[in-house]
Amino acid sequence: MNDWQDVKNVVVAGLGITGLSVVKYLGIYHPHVSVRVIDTRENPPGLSELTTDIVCHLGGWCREWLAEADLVVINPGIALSTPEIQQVVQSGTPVVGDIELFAWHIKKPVIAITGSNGKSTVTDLTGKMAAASGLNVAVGGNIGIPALDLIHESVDLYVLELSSFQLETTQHLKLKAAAFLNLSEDHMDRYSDIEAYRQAKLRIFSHAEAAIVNQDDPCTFPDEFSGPVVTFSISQNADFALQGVNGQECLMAMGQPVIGCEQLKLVGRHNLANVLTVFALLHQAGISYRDGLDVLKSYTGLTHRCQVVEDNHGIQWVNDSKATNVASTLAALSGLVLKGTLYLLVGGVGKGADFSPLAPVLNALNVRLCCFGRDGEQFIELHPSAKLYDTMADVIADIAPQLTCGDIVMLSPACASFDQFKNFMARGDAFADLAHHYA
Ligand code: UMA
Ligand code: ADP
Repeated sequence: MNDWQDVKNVVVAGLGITGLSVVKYLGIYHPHVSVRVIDTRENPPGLSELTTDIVCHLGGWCREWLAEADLVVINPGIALSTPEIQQVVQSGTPVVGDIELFAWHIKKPVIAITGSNGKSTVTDLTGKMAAASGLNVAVGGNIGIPALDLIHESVDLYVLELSSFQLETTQHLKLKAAAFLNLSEDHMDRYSDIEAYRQAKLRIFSHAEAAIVNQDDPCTFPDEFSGPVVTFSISQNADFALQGVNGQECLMAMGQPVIGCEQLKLVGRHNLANVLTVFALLHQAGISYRDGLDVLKSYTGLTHRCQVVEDNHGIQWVNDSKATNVASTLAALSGLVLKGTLYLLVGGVGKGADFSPLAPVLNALNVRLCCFGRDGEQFIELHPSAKLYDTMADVIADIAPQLTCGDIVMLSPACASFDQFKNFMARGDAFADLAHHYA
């Protein structure tokens, strides 16, 4: 559906930065529609930025407004299965997300990325390497800038990070190339099982010209796809893969060496998979990845992802606050070069995850497990060293006097942050502040 002539009443359900971007978009491009906002929170983020002509219903649902709407646009934080939203769906009124509105509007090429881990890194690097070809690239989506806020006639290429939440409510997004990086347990408080989560992510391929998938993770392959399926892998043969060339490990594209791994500043093997995906995306979108190799060589990654924030007296403080699920914490642990003791800070909002896959990896390390936050106690059984604290500050105050040369203090919590912080960035900043204070 994209015939705006028939749309008179739009309800924007859920404010935040997404809802705000929808309201702004409608005001600019569809000024004839009347817009009403519902948010179940009393004082949702974004409220103070709304213009006074927008009416709001806060602190709960308003079934009357939902019943009167011709179109309901929901925030990705609201599940489609929410009873009030299900009632709208049953009544036949379209329920979409911001990405669907974006899809209706956009004529320029779009590249999109989904997966459980690595989305932001791949999205950011794709945008930066594409810009090196002289394109005006707009980067956004789940990475933090709502897609509708990116719309501008001067943009040549859009690169979007898409979450499973956003894909649930997206039907018509045409993509030059789409990548599904990996699948591991996450958001199990929202999905009935991991297959439901996978199916939401697979929607990225619905109207993609090329599907980029992980040869090392069969879950990323579409069940059905009519276009080219392009593979990447860090452990076996694939279209984009690793190979030894003259005694050095190289990133390869369709059998040709592109760049030696030792030329990258990015750390961790998971990041090699991320770079191969970027090559594949750019290639399928008809953009030269070779033009972006200088950008790649100097790229150190995004903040809050395995980032060394202090290195003093031989003690490293690593901020991996973005590790909000088990697989990302496992990736951080697999890349560690540890000479002393690892003080690993875990905990927060567990999202219904099973943390037991961490146990064998922890047992192979000289680790002290420091558990904090709402679901911190769920980690206690994983390692004999585990100790429970209320907050991250309590952890650091306790361990700081014991730290010696060769130790690593790492925040890689395998949990979301919302119990004690505004978001993962605030949690990472708080960790960095503690590191600077105690280092
Ligand atoms: N909420 C309510 N009532 C409402 C609306 C929302 O309780 O009526 C709650 C939701 O349950 C949710 C929370 O509010 O938990 C978040 O909503 P928000 O208003 O903060 O959302 P936005 O600010 O619009 O941010 C959203 C994405 N948030 C979510 O998907 C939860 C952001 O991804 C994204 O960057 C932004 O849109 C721009 O596209 C964040 C995220 O955590 C970083 N994403 C998940 C992830 O990466 O794992 C999917
Ligand atoms: P996302 O946007 O999917 O959350 P990020 O690039 O922000 O991904 O990285 C999130 C976390 O996952 C970080 O802790 C990072 O070190 C880790 N990570 C990044 N890429 C991968 C990957 N390909 N596989 C596993 N973990 C990864």
